Amino acid sequence: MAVSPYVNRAELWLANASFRPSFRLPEHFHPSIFLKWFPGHMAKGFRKMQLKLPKCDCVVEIQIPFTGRNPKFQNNLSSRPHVLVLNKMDLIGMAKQREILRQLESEGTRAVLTDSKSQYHYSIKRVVPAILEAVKDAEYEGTYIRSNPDKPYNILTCGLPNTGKSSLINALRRKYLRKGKATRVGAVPGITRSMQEKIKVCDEPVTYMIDTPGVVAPYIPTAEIGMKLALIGCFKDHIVGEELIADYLLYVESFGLMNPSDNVNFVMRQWAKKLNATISGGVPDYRRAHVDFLKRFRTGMLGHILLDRQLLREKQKNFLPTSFGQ
Ligand SMILES: Nc1nc2c(ncn2[C@@H]2O[C@H](COP(=O)(O)OP(=O)(O)OP(=O)(O)O)[C@@H](O)[C@H]2O)c(=O)[nH]1
Ligand SMILES: [Mg+2]
Repeated sequence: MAVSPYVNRAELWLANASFRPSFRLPEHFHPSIFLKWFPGHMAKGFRKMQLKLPKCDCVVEIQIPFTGRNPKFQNNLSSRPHVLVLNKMDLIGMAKQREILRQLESEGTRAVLTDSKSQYHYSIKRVVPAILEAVKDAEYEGTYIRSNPDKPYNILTCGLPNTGKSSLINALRRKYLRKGKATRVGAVPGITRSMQEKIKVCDEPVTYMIDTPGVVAPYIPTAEIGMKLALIGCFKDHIVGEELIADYLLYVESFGLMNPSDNVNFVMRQWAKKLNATISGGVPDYRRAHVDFLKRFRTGMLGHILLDRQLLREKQKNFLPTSFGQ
């Protein structure tokens, strides 16, 4: 959405005067707020996941690249073969998708990109083969042997809240079994609150998946990581505040704004005007503007945005061959 060009020159100059070199949380915002969002159901869910693990053949971690990969998942669930599903691929461009896969491959991580929202997206059929391959490789390496090769595959899902775990299960069912939704999906985090019964997702081979509640690491090392998680919807928006999340989004990306600006009030005022959103006395309805801005970002309407561009660049740099640049 292009923001209205109808602003006076002085206002525009002021808004453009400075683009922040780094993002700083406002003084009144204490980073411990991020940690408050570790409700009881998450802790309980994680414990149950660990208990279920011995009955499972593979762990499928569903994330959005890369921020927020919970080290707990990697450590505590590592006794089973692991597949990383990077969902919501529709939110990032093709070129970046390729770069991400190449990077993960060089790190030895088995990963597939998916779009679980579109009906019958081609990417969905990559998931089961990746699981079977992971199990086969583990058997070959002797790290995990299925007790009975004829028994159905049981797959444990895990991931942050709102990354699309339940959507992926529904998409797989639709793809392989032509069946409707088996588990509830929603735009706010915490829709799946308890560990679900196993859900059949494929007939050949017979494969079941267990839907689990999203779990955030109860440790968020930097404010920036906290803000990224807030932006992708891992916390309920009101916990961090829509205005602050919108401000962070603007800091990350100025999109195709006609008047690129790093000033959230300035942009949101125009956004509200564009939406015709006012409250009494013609005052712009900032709240509606913030909510709309975030919703458009999360549904891909603001274009392709990879929040971890910088992280990807750093990872790529660290993986340059030693002879490079000599
Ligand atoms: N753009 C996009 N949105 C998606 C995709 N997959 C899921 N969503 C949306 O993301 C939101 C969360 O989806 P869920 O499947 O409920 O996510 P979840 O991980 O099960 O969430 P919790 O149960 O709350 O942890 C919903 O609004 C989905 O429509 C995708 O591939 N692309
Ligand atoms: Mg869910």
